[in-house]
Amino acid sequence: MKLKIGITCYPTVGGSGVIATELGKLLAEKGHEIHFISSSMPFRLNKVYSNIYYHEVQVNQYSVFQYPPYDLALASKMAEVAKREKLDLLHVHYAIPHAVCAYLAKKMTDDQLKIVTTLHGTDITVLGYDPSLNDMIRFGIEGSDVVTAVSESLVQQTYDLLQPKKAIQTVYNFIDERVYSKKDTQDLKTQYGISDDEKVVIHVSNFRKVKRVQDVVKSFHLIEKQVPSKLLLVGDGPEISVVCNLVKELGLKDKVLFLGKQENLEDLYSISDLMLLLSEKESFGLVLLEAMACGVPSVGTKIGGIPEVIDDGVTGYLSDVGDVEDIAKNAVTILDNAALHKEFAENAISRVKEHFSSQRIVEQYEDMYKQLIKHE
Ligand code: GMT
Repeated sequence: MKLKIGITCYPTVGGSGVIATELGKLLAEKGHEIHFISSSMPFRLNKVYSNIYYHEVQVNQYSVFQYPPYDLALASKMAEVAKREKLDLLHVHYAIPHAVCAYLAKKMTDDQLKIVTTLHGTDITVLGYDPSLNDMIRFGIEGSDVVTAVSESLVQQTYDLLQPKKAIQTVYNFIDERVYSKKDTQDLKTQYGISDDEKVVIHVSNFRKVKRVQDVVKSFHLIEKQVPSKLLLVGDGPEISVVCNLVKELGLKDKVLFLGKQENLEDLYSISDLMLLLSEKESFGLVLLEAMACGVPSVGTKIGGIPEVIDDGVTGYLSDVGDVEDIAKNAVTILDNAALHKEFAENAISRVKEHFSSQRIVEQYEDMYKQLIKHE
């Protein structure tokens, strides 16, 4: 059964946009017709596919509007595309505002349009605490036909925080293994001025406060005293200047490389020996999976979905949030023992294949869509 699927996500850089776009591309490769409906072209949609369409949401500026009504424009666009293209379903990423807009679009059409909502994290773990929004998030969840979340932890947090009367299933994130695998990029290490005997520690994020990038720098400060190493900081965001100052303060300027936003992350993972993700909130941690697929062991914090991604003592280690001594101890254990590093690297690759392969996860979504359409 070939389906016509509308997908809405935040199209800018971020794990949820990556997952939504990669899912659309892989579904298109399986013959489904995909219609992205969003405010700008999803950034990973970097190639022409004959069965992928992009519908841009345009918000008109009228002087009576103090704030341009993006959500209403999105709902109208969803309804317009659903009617014209005879969509079977809308798969929206993020409850707010996307699930609510999809609900409006369903009501504006013949009420047959199915809605699948995927919760990614901060729509629950941050917005869920906002009393002005939590009833609306619950409404979006309960108005969806199927709701998924990217980890067991996020499912549980959603129930604890919002008590929605709706079953929520875990569907884990995935990576495209054609992109994420270990590449031969040793010359890149030389280009960055990293010598052969130095280890490479990497952190990739959007430098929001929840990512605790300062803990990454503090841990690295302890690590590099014991193991000759360099830290690659990849990404950009609100905390970048605080992190820069800390690097200077700790005298690490020659050891920390600020790479900014990068594409082709697989090349950077391929020269890395260890990934650090030390967030205080993280529903999944897609960058961990990307690094693992390239054979990089990791140290992460014991929160949210991270323990579902890192197998503690098998593919890396888990430490408490903010416990930089323990983080550094765990990091040094991996970096200092070549046999253990090799074992963790191999385990990481196997774990991705076994639990988070694109084939497995895309099939899970596909089966869910088919069940939903069958029950019409
Ligand atoms: O991590 C972010 O700040 C970006 C955010 C997003 O919307 O892309 O990421 C969330 O969704 C990703 C994809 O499911 C998850 O891998 C991230 O863990 C999650 N971020 C948080 O929970 C903070």
